[in-house]
Amino acid sequence: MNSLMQGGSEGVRRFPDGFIWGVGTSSYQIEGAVSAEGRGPSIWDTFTHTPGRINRGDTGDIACDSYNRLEDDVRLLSDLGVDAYRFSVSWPRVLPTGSGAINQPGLDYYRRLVEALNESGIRPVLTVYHWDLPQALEDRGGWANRDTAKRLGELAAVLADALGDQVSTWVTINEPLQTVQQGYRTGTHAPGLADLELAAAATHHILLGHGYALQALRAALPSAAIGPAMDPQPFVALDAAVEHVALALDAEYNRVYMDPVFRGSYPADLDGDLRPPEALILDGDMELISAPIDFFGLNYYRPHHLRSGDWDDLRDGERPVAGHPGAVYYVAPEIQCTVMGWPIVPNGLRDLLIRLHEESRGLPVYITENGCAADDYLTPEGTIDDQERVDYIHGHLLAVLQALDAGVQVAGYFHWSLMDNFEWAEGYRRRFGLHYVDFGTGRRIPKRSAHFYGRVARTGELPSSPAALDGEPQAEALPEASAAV
Ligand code: IFM
Repeated sequence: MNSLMQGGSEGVRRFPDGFIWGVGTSSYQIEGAVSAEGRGPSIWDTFTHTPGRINRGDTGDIACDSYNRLEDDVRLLSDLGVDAYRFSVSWPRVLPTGSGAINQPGLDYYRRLVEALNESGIRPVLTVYHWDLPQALEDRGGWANRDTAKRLGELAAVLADALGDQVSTWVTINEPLQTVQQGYRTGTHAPGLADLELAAAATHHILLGHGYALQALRAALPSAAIGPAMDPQPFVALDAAVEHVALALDAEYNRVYMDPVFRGSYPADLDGDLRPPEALILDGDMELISAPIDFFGLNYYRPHHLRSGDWDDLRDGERPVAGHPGAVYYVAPEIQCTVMGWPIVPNGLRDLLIRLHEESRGLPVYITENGCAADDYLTPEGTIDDQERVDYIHGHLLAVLQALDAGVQVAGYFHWSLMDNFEWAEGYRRRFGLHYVDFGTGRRIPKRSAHFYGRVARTGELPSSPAALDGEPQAEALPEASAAV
């Protein structure tokens, strides 16, 4: 059935049968319990405890305390009504030094989680690597060291062996762009380095890590669905004079990660400083990286609009494009931005989905992340009226429907995030959750958006307007959990 055909009530749009509705989180952002039961230190423990790195000095030491609230969080997912939960494994919780000896209590935690999810009818979608590299591997060079890629394959093999009977959908790596860009080029994320040579090496090795993880999972679990999650950023030229800049940025931020996976090569037009040196690319590497995948995981938040502009006379909404004099990033006044300063452009998601469909020759795509931060607050009545998040979700789901109508195989949508959590360098001040977290008590409270999204997930139908559910009662907050935060 055409997804834009009307459903039972007027203006309602229906998603295809079998479309997967999910939410996502990642280990360091929610688990806390950083020294519990044998977990080793990660680069994020080191980074957050380095003064000046994180807003207000926040750390993930406690975060949402999900390590101690597993049952509560599974109940939250169940109450929400989603089909699937995308979470990541903390590498140092399972392999405290990154390799070798397994920390059984750490592995048992994930075993309990995936069993509880399956018992609740929620499909576990496991991300092997979402940024919390064991510090012991960083001490040996981190992603600039080829061995780290092999160690990721080792972790994937351990997880496949321990959890493979419970998990059928696997994401190898999350957003290699951010690992390289923020971890090795700007230094705004762990390990906090700003070194182009290391960044070029890390580019190749994180992709190789995907390759080794894919190989290990495929060998152990021949019928599992496996793919990477990436965050290609659309660069849109608003005038012809900056088209070449948009193309260069597309190579630098997007094709450098996608081409190796889809085509087995780095883009020919990639700037020399960013290109992994030939000496690092060994025989067989590109075959490993481009081995068949079952889906592409797309994380979409925002596009970048570019136009010609005078760096010495920047106008409202303009910011220079580093390395490209005469080109500026531009946000038109009619485009709203989230509190992160990210423009809200749902059509960017539609266009990206169509592009991916073409570049991957029709591979199924999961939207593995999409969401927005907002200045959410608890009203005296105990509700969180995040209408802007509801609007955001509505707009982006309409874009997904348009992509489906254009023939893109969109297999599912995972909202980021299940709950407010540790937003990396921003700490806790940026709330992305469908559930509000009171970081003093750990209490989770469904926001208006949880109510809205849950309804969409349960019915598979998008109402004609984001206000359509107004007047319906909001879900109950979970009682304060017993574990102290
Ligand atoms: O919170 C992050 C997530 O860890 C990776 N993708 C983007 C999200 C929002 O910044």
